[in-house]
Amino acid sequence: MGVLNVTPDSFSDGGRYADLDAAVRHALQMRDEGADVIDIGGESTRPGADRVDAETELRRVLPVIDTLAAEGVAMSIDTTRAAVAAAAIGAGVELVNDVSGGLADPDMARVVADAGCLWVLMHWRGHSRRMADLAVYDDVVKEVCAELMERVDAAVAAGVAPDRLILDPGLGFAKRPEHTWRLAAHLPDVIALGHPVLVGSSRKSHLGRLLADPGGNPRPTAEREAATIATTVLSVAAGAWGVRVHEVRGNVDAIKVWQATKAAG
Ligand code: PMM
Repeated sequence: MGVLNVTPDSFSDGGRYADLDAAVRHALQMRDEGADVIDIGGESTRPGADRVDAETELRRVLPVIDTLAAEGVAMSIDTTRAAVAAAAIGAGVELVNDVSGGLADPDMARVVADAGCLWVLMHWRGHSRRMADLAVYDDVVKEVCAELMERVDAAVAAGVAPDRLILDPGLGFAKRPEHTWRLAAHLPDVIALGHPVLVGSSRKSHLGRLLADPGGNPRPTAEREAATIATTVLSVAAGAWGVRVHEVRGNVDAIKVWQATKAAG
């Protein structure tokens, strides 16, 4: 899954694809490099980010979706809003990537159930502005798994078919680096919940901290690519269904190496 943030302020690529031509060019490049789906987002989920209204979100994403639909590109919409998801589905999006796992908008389950589309339920405890305060766990793996299954149960109770649901541990969302590392180490526990699992590790702050310079300054986001690729290989080898990444080519190369090695075994 290739990330296309049509926002002025996302943490790693904010502002780069706010213009329609640049966004479309980048999406087509990611498709050509091997992304199976392009994930389009019009609201930053960066820690501490303020929310934008639904009109702003739609004004950012719909022209991109319309253009990419005409090019036959497979797309997901990265939104927590049912109205945005419904409009995006109407314009040709096949998958709803909801970082709130259905918690942010009570209408999301109905929209997804009516469309019969795939729905990524990510582990989430609250909007970006307050998520740092919510990173409190006794056992992060157990709690994330239990909270994800609550979202599955709620989705199924609302009429969404279980085979439409993809789970995501939500690395970096209401999680300190130690929580994110522990979840990465225990990805098989999330996979054992019985749904395909998507992992979003690309360029995130736990990698920046790991690769900090001797003065303790985190590695800049654009220079976390090799580390991201390492997380892709580990995730895929652990059984992940997909990875959500900003730079597609290197990650696809790495997955091909893993596939060839496995096929030769
Ligand atoms: N991370 C971000 C945004 N959307 N969606 C899913 N399913 N999983 C993630 O980990 C995830 C996401 C934040 O990263 P970005 O600002 O670079 O898009």
